[in-house]
Amino acid sequence: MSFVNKFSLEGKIALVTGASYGIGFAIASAYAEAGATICFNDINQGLVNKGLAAYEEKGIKAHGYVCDVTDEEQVQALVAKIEAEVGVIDILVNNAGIIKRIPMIEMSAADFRKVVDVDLNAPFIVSKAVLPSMIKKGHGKIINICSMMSELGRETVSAYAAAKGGLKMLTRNICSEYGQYNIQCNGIGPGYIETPQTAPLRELQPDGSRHPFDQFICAKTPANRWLKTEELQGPAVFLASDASDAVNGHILYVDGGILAYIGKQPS
Ligand code: NAP
Ligand code: GCO
Repeated sequence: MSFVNKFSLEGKIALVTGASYGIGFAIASAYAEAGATICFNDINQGLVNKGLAAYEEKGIKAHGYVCDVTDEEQVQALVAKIEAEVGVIDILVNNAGIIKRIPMIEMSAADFRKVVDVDLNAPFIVSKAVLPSMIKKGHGKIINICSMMSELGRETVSAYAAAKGGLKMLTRNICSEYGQYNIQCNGIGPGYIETPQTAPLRELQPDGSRHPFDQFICAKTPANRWLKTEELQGPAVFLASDASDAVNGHILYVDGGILAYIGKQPS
């Protein structure tokens, strides 16, 4: 059997959280193309409908559910429903996330907690819900969507950086605790990706010039551009497939080289 077959997701069931659009949608679409059955959730019915229509347009039959990933009861019910209607989840992608860009001394504790709740507590809650069946099955893949902010700080994103840094360590801990059951937990650290989440950082200025943050990010990226959601598909399929069974506790940064680069030298 060729090693290429190890990249196939044929027969696998994947749950991608918050996957109606953006990065989650691109990853789930790639999983479908690689042969997996796709389940996704989002926070309200409107988003789930939007997601279902978008998958259908690509010829993908996806199972969509409304579920708030910060609510443990809703998550337990979601996983039980998927197991009953579709089957045991082989691949979980903790993708749902939020960001609030507020200078730290102006940020309320409630806003800080909200970000940590969605970006860190929820991956704990969803992973906890899928792990027992993965342990029973003797195999499973958990992929946490981390960030540049798992490694770097910047103005206004204290809660997001704290949560995504924590998510990196949750990834390593799930690997440490459940690797013995043939479960691999890895992270993907996307660089700056063109999605609605980053749209405010790319908005044109009133005079038609580029947003200063847009120019800043391109200068910080050796690739000299924003990345596209599709560029996360190959790495996400790899980490979900048998081809990566010996890769565990790793964060794969897909960042166009940002973390390797000291920055442009002054001319
Ligand atoms: P996004 O706007 O962060 O999309 C995430 C999805 O999750 C949205 O549909 C969102 O719904 C949903 N969601 C939010 N809270 C939820 C909850 N409590 N329960 C269930 N679903 C919830 O878009 P994205 O840019 O594609 O980001 C996806 C992930 O990648 C996030 O974890 C983000 O932090 C991470 N990331 C993004 C970038 C980037 O450059 N875009 C880079 C690195 C990492 P709403 O639309 O209602 O918010
Ligand atoms: C920001 C951005 C980021 C990115 C991403 C980087 O305000 O700096 O929104 O944090 O979305 O997570 O990897």
